[in-house]
Amino acid sequence: MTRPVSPSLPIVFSREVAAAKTRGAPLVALESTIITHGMPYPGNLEMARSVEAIVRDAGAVPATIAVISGVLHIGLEPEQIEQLTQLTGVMKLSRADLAFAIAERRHGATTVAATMIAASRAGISVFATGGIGGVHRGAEESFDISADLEELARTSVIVVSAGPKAILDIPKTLEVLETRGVPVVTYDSEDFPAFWSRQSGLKSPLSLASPAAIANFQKMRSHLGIDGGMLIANPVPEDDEIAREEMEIYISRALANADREGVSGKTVTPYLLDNIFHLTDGRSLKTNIALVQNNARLAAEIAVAMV
Ligand code: PSU
Ligand code: MN
Repeated sequence: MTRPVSPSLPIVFSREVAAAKTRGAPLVALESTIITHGMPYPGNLEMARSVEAIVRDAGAVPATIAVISGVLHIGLEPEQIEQLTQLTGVMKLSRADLAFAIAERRHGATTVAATMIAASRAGISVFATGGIGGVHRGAEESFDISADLEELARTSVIVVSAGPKAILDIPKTLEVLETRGVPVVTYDSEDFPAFWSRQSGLKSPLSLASPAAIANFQKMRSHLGIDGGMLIANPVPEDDEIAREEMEIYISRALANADREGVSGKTVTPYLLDNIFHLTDGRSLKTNIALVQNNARLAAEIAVAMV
């Protein structure tokens, strides 16, 4: 196959996103790694659909981002979301390989880092996910630190999460975010959450109690000429949480299993999430879906306040 010397970027907006851009409506980016690598079928499909509906109900337009056959999609049609859950050989894309998947016409799901890049190129400033990647436990040996942290430092998108995934070393993750100048803001609480749990045992560096205050803070950063993203930590609703002490038991077991099986690199996070799903008899998935839904609602409210 011959390739053009100067290839153009194959980027496609969903009908709904294209219409929203024309009328200047608030948009919320959604990632796809959580669909393909973060949750089993059919929970992942149910999550992806319900999260889009929640964004619409809150007055914004959802833009789920993924690479399908080398095309960067900003917003997926309903049948493409279903298609994504059935594809095989879907790459897990970060800053390092987003362009590779496009150039090589592959399928790829975007992580937090890659979704931030795509959202920013598409003029979308708010993004909802489950939990960001961060500094892994034992990183002093493995050097495993998610590219999500570097992207938060570089790309001006507000990322709404339920905190870093609790499988990580949360104190070290907060240290790196501070060093890289990323504001960490917990929504409506002083306690920094830990994904499946409302508390990590750490206090949040910053805290704000309304979507308007979050939008205002990000606008003030841009007035000052400060580039980069912001991490919003939105504690999982009380009824859906699994307490930290209980989660730690499953996390330790999953980490021991990963160690024994020599899991490394990009597969670490998907392996641990899947292992914890089995160790909790599916309870962790229920909580994971609930927290993404909760984040989608807050992200839509922030996007509305940004307009
Ligand atoms: N949130 C979830 N489940 C996930 C992820 C986030 O609830 O699976 C994904 C995101 O795409 C995030 C990635 O960027 O996990 C982190 O992977 P790593 O630790 O390999 O950087
Ligand atoms: Mn990693």
